[in-house]
Amino acid sequence: MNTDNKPQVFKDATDFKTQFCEECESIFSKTYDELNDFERYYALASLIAGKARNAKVDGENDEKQVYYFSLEFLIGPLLDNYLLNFGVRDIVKAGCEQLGTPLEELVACEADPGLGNGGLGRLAACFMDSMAALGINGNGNGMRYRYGLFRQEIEGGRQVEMVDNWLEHGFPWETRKNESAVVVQFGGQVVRHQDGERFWFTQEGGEKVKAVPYDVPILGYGAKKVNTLRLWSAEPATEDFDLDAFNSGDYAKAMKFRSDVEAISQILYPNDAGEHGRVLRLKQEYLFVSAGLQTILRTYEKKFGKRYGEKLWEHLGDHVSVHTNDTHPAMCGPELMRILVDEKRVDFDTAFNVARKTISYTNHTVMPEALEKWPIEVFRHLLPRLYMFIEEIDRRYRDTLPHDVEGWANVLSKTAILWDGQVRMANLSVIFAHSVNGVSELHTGILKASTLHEFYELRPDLFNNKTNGISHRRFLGNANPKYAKLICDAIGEGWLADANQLSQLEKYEDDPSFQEEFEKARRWSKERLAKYIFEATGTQLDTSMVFDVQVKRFHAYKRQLLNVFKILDLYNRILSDSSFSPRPTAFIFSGKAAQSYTFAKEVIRLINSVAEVVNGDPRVNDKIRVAFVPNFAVSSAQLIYPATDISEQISWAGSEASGTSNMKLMMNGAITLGTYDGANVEICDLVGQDNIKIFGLRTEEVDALRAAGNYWAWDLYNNDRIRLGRIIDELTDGTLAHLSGNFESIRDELSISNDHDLVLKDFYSYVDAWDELAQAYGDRRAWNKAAIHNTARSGYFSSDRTIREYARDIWHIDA
Ligand code: GL9
Repeated sequence: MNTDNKPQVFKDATDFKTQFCEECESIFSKTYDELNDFERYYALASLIAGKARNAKVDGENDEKQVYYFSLEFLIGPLLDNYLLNFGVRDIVKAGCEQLGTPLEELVACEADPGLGNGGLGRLAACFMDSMAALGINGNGNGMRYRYGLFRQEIEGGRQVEMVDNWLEHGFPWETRKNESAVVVQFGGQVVRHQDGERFWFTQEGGEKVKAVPYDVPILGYGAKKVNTLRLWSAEPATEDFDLDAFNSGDYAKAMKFRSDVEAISQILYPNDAGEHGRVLRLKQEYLFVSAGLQTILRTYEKKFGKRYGEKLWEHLGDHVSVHTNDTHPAMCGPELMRILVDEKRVDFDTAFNVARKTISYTNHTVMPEALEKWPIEVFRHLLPRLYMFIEEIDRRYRDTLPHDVEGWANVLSKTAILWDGQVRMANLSVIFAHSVNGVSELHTGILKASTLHEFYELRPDLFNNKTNGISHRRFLGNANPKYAKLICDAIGEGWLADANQLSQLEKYEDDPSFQEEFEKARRWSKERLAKYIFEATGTQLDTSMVFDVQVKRFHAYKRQLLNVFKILDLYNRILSDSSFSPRPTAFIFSGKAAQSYTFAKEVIRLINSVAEVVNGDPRVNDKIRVAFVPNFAVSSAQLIYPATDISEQISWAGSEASGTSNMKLMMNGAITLGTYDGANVEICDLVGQDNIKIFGLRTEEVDALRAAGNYWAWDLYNNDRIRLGRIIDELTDGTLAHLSGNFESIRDELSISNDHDLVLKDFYSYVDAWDELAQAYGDRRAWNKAAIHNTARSGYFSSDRTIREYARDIWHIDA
């Protein structure tokens, strides 16, 4: 297989074993046999990480550098993926087998860093993988949180948040780069200096923080390219501490400065519930923006200083792209200007144009509560000099608005950066970007038509769509080994490099022997998941049942509640009608709710309560089962996707920007049961109406319903006390109270918000769609055909395709 120029990592299994055993001894001073599984994993990961770092060739080309700024990189375990990318998975597997520990057991020892919340953070990680695979100079710039998002446990049905101490046993993939540390400044005062005509500003006093980078090598498929993910950690800039306090024995006081500084990189915030306005979050955002940009400019100056001389900075955008993932890195614009103006003596207008040519922005949500805002007072106090740039840019922006055009006051109120005592980060992002993109066709349409409509009217050329994608190598190649092998046996390995080749599976859709093997692979994945769930929760699942899966963050708009209503409806119907016999189904949920998001946490408790009732009731539990898999993470997701028959993608239309689990699941051959929302629309276009089940209101219908203002949700309750009404009653009548009480708050939320998330409105359409889909599972041949067809059409959703589009349209790179 080693025909191209990829580095030869191991000659054969014997060579691998020799190197592996040497690594064990050099790290632990013990022989392989004396080590436990974790230590063996650690040695193996160190060996592979070393090879990845060595494969990196610095300054290898003059092509543009892309810097992907993201507060989250949900990278997941790396070992298995890197073996695939190096092309040595089979050799290593054989070698491990011979040494007596199956590779799977070593892989399972790897920590799963919780450096992201969900889809947005995972997207950033998939993009890193694809940039390296395509040979793009892609640099990740993010935060090295000491603790990830919490680890979720379930106690008495409730979510309990535990510390995610992902660094506890070390992280063999990272290298600390002391020599690349930079200083980032907070607070203090701005001082004006003048010398003849020339004047300039400095920021004096305040707090100086040292940002120290930790680099993780990002190995591309085929190992032709190794990029770097740079994660910043905050440390005190000096070792000064309160010596008086120290000498008088008040160590806590003496160390306070240190712990205040270290707090900046201590923990990842949840991104979806009322966490806005926290000063610490603003500090995190500025730290990684400033540290990243300082580094970029230093590197650029070194490389191009001679070539361009005085015109150096004007060419920045020719060689560097700074991509901002959501509004979290929105300060890139003003910070780049600040450095250029204050430190490089570039004039204001030039600096603004350079910034705008360099920076691009992706919006990931239309939820109003997720669009970041900071109180001006907080902002100015923490970042006084940066604020001056924002104020000036905002002033100039206002001046450019055509004041004589009707409705300009409205335009101003929607698009100004500073408004109502707040700094609006989405507007800041747009004003500093040469490209603004949404993450699915539908979402980009909504940005243009409403969320950013006024900007779109002013600058239509800024806007473009880039439908999300996922790493098909990780989520099919690594996650679903049996199916991946079947695919390779049928169409070769080319699809790993080029996901479009999955379309060659179309000729096998109807092939009985391929279908049989597909079923075998599916059964194996279901057994693997059932075992995992049993060990994690004690819940037993029958793998002959349909596996119906909804795994994602818990949020009202994603409507896990609608799914629960369906399960309760099935439960009630089975009990009240002995002739009713739904397709036996195991309903599997997984996902975290933000710590402060009470409603979402109650929905988790509701699921666990329903599970308790259903699984314990012999009248129903051969027909339906419910499982909640705790602590959803990349590693558990990789066990869940391959085992899924029905993929629940049921957000109300117009709410989910794209979704990416929908893509991961269809690629693994699950059939989508979904609304016409986010990227579901594009999945539907690709697989055709016969291979997906769509239900519920469309976006236009949702808009019309909300505009008409004549929807009264409680009419639905009153009109149907047998099914829908009964379910709502069961929330509070004790039926589900065994674990920790009733669910008044969920019922109240439905009624007070007048069913804002349209759970009642879409209920019948959803239940009917589910019934039909689950019945269709009975025709195994037709079902398998549809499942394989989904995989065959999934190549479009590879993040390789997405990144090619970013490269071509936004970063202007050939890839
Ligand atoms: C999200 C959107 O909600 C998803 O629909 C989208 O697929 C991803 C990636 O573009 O971005 N935006 C967002 O804030 N999150 C997303 O998943 N939230 C989390 O990551 C928790």
